[in-house]
Amino acid sequence: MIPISENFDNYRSSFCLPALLLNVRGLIYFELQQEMTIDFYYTLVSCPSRAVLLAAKSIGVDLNLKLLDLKNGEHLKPEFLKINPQHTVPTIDDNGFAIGESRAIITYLQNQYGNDDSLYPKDPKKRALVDHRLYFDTGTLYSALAQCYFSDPKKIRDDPETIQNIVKALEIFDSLLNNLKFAAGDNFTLADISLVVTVSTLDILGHDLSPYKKYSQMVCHS
Ligand SMILES: N[C@@H](CCC(=O)N[C@@H](CS)C(=O)NCC(=O)O)C(=O)O
Repeated sequence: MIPISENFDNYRSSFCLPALLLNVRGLIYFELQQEMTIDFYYTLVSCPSRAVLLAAKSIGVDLNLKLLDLKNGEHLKPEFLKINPQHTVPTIDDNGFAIGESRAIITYLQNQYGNDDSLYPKDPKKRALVDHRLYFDTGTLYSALAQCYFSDPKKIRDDPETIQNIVKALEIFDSLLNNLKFAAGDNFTLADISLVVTVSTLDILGHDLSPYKKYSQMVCHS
């Protein structure tokens, strides 16, 4: 008969210690999982922030939402400037990897966390088309919108030239869609997310989108 104390010692050494270690490992893993959230700095009035929210949802990645009040200058506080010296939203901080610019963020999220490449094809030509639309949005379409509405509203909003830039950009966008089901081909991609956010904002701001028939068809598919 083994004395209880010895039995207990055996039990402790043969089972308890490994179990304890396993639990500790499990706890550490759990803690790490808890910490592995992606901080997302945003405001909802910001088109590029909304594009990131939509893209994250499509990719299936969770974001830890951190609303910034731009009116009260929260984006200019030293703690945010450390994360993004450009002080713009959207910005993400993926466990120390911080990056701004919505289109860089959505392609990063897709490359890092996407389950397949449908939203951002690996095929060089297909990807080039998606990139083209993303650059077209940032450099031409969204930039025309931003110049009109976010520069000096009183001076610029009534300026026929800035309004004309939006019309020109919409016309180019519509002609890019020629024979395409979606912005960059036959499939829904990150390009659709970026562009639909920009064009739907123009819609909300009162721009007449009825002349852009191919865009309307694209939205129906999306
Ligand atoms: N091209 C940038 C635009 C970012 C941007 O200008 N964000 C605005 C809000 S929509 C902002 O943060 N403005 C504050 C500032 O520039 O200080 C993107 O796509 O992320």
